[in-house]
Amino acid sequence: MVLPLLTAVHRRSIIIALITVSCVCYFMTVSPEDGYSSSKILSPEQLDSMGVLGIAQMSEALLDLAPPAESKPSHPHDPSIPRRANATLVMLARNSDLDGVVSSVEQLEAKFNRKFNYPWVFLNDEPFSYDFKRRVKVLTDADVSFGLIPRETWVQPPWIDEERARKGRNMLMKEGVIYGGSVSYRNMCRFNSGFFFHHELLTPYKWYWRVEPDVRFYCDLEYDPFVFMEDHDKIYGFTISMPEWKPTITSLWSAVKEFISDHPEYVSPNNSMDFISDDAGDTYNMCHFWSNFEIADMDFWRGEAYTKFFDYLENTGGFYYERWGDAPIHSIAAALFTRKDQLHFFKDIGYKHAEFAHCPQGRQWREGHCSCNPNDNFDFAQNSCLRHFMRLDDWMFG
Ligand SMILES: Nc1nc2c(ncn2[C@@H]2O[C@H](COP(=O)(O)OP(=O)(O)OP(=O)(O)O)[C@@H](O)[C@H]2O)c(=O)[nH]1
Ligand SMILES: *[C@@H]1O[C@H](CO)[C@@H](O)[C@H](O)[C@H]1NC(C)=O
Ligand SMILES: *[C@@H]1O[C@H](CO)[C@@H](O)[C@H](O)[C@H]1NC(C)=O
Ligand SMILES: [Mg+2]
Repeated sequence: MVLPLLTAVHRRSIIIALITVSCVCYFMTVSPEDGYSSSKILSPEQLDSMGVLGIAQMSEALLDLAPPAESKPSHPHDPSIPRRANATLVMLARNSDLDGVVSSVEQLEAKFNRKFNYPWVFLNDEPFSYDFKRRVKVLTDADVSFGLIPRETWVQPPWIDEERARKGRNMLMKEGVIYGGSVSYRNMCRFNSGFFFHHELLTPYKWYWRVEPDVRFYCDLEYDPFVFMEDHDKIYGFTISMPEWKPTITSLWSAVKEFISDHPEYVSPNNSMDFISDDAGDTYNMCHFWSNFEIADMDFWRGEAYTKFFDYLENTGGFYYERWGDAPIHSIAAALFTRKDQLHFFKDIGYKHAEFAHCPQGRQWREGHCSCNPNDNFDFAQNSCLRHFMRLDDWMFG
C-alpha cells in the first residue's frame, strides 16, 4: 500500500483527483439508454448515507454506483427460463445483527438462491446503516431492498395499559422466561404476527421465505419451493416444530376458542386441530411450527379469516400483557383455517436455528449434499411436535 507513505496533503489531493475522475467517468458512462435512470444516480437515500461518510468512502461509494461492464440480458419470453413464483425472501434484522445476517444470506444464496435469484427484502424498525446495506447487497445478484417499519406497526399501542403490561413483564421475568421482560421482543412478535405482510416492500408478493440472522442451511435445494407450494396448493411450510413456553400465552387459547365460536365459518372442515390439541380442541398442547423458518402464502395472512383473527387477538392486548409469540399465532391459524394437506413439512431442507436442527435423512441427505450430521436432528426428540403433525395423516408421508 502506497498511501500511508505519502503525506496527508498528498493523500488528500490524490483522493480528490480520484473522486473527480470517477465522477466524470461515471456521468459519461451513464445514459438513459442503459436503463439507469438519472434519478438512480444519486437518490436522496444515497445522498443521505453519503452525508455521514468520510471522503475516502465517498469515492468508493461513487465507484460502486458505476454500472456493471455488461448489463444483464433479459429474455422475458425465453421458454428455457423456468417458471418463477411471485415470491421473495424476507428477513427482519437490526443493524447490530449484520454478521449473522451475512452468514444466513451467504448460505441461502449458495444452497438455493444463486440458481433462482429471488429478491430479498430486509426490514428494520430503524434505518439500515450504509455499511449494513453494502455488506448485504454484495452477497447476491438478486434485487435487494431495505425497508423501514412504520412506527404504528411496531411500537406498543397507546391504548395498552402500561401498568398492566409492566406487571406482565415483571411476572415473566421472575419466572425466568426468555425475553420475559423485553418490550422490543413483544414488538417483534406482534409485527411478525399481524403486520409484516402489509409492509409496502412485501405487498407486491404472494409467497415469502422467512430467514433469520445466524441460521444454518445445510443442503443444496435443486428445486423451487415456492413453485412447489403453488403447484401443490400449499399455504404454510415449516421445518421444525416444538411446544411454546406456557406462561407466555396463558390466555391465548381461551381467546382462540372465543374467536372460533364466534366465527365457526373460518374453521376448515379438514383442519389440523390434532396438531395443536390432544383433546379435540379443549386445551392447547403448545405445539407450534417454529416461525423463524417459514415458507408461506402471505395472501392467507391478508385474507379475511386471519385478519379478523389477528384483530381479535390484538384487541385483547395479549401481545403486551403476556408475551404472545408469532409462532403459536401463525401455527394456530394455519392449523385451523386451512386444510391439513395445505401444511407442508420441508423435510428436505436442512436447517438450524439456535440449538435445534432439522437434518434430512437417507436419500435426501445424500442428494442434498447436506453438511449436517443426520444424528443431530430434532424431528423425533422428546420435545419435538413432529409426531403430532404426522398423526394428522399417515398418507401424507408415503
Ligand atoms: N429490527 C429489529 N429486529 C428485531 C428486533 N428484535 C428481534 N428482531 C429480529 O427478529 C427475529 C427474531 O428475533 P430473535 O431475537 O432472534 O429472537 P428468537 O429467534 O426468538 O431468539 P434467539 O434464540 O435469540 O435467536 C430476528 O430476525 C431478529 O433479527 C428488534 O428490536 N428490531
Ligand atoms: C403477486 O402477488 C401479489 C399478492 O397476491 C399481487 O398483488 C400481485 O399482483 C402479484 N403479482 C404478480 C406479477 O402476479
Ligand atoms: C376433506 O378431506 C377428505 C379426504 O381426506 C376429502 O374427501 C374431502 O373432500 C375434504 N373436504 C374438504 C372440505 O376439503
Ligand atoms: Mg433468532
